[in-house]
Amino acid sequence: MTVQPITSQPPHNSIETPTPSDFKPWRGLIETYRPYLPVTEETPVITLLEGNTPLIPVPYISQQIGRGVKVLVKYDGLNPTGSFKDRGMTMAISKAKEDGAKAVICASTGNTSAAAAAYARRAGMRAFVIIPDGYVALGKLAQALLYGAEVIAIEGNFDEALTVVRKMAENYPVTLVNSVNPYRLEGQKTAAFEIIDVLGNSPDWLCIPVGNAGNISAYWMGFCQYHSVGKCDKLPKMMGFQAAGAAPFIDGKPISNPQTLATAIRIGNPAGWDKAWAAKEASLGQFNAVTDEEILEAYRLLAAHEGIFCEPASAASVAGLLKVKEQVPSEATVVCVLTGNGLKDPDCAIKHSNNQVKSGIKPEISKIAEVMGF
Ligand code: AN7
Repeated sequence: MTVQPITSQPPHNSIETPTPSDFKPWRGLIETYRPYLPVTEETPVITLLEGNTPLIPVPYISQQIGRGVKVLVKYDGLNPTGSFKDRGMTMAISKAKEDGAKAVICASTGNTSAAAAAYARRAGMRAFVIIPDGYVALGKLAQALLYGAEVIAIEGNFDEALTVVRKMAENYPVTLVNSVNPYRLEGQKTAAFEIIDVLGNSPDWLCIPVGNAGNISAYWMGFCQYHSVGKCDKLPKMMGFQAAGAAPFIDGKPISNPQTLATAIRIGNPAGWDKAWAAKEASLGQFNAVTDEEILEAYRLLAAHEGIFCEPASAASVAGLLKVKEQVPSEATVVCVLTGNGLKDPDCAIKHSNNQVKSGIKPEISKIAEVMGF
């Protein structure tokens, strides 16, 4: 018996159909932005083809602001491990490999551990991750375990975990891959390049969640670097948003017991403090706090009105924008960074959705029609 191909209508003559040579495969951010990154021909590139994430218009949110303001989200939750951390980790792990490292270590609220685990294991290294016991979202924990990290949960918060891993890296043969590792920010700055490559210029505002305060500095580095080579002719205001229960930048001092349901940014003493403040000052930006309720409101709104499922910490950028919307200049272009995928934290989605499963229904059309309101 011969296999018969399924035939369909041939394409209309006037439509140009793509051929394989029309597709230029994405090669990951190190290859794409190599001239802007501290890598050489000797650097072994450890990549999962991260980066190239979509910049998605969000018309419902734009409409909430009005006055011709255009809002887009940089959906970095579509990276290989589901967060922006992959951008930093491809660089940090490639450089660690180049230096001959056999093991890496990080403290993490979850996403760093997932990314570190994936890239380190791919590079044939051990990955040690130190996490605050009970405060890492389910999806992130599942990833770290399955990627093969050695997961150590401490009785303490992220800030305490970071203090410990810094000392571990000084005293043992393990490379620290938290964002205090400068290669992390080098990789993460490429998100700013991608935004400019799509928009043709910098946005007027960049809204971004702030936890350990690495990413905001990375974006600023990226915008400034592209500006210096003439890829854009303006720079955005950097608008950083912290969760109200974990807002040391608003309090003006580190806090010892940060609390928020956005566990990714449950951080009281950001390691990137000085650089983040410098970025805010230089860009004439601001730091603001958003409450957990405001975060959840934006989280639900993004999903139910825009079709975009991000994790709670990421929704802080949109919550923040909506909070200070009166300050957005008319006709401005605003990019909100959605740092992580909503699937990371399914517990939060189920607990805080206003929606429910209609269960216990008999499989009969009349019953189902009744539930459907017909
Ligand atoms: C989804 O994984 O710190 O201000 O250990 O996972 O650069 O720290 C995560 C941080 C925002 C804050 N959104 O970025 C970790 C960790 C999400 C995050 C942040 C994090 P930074």
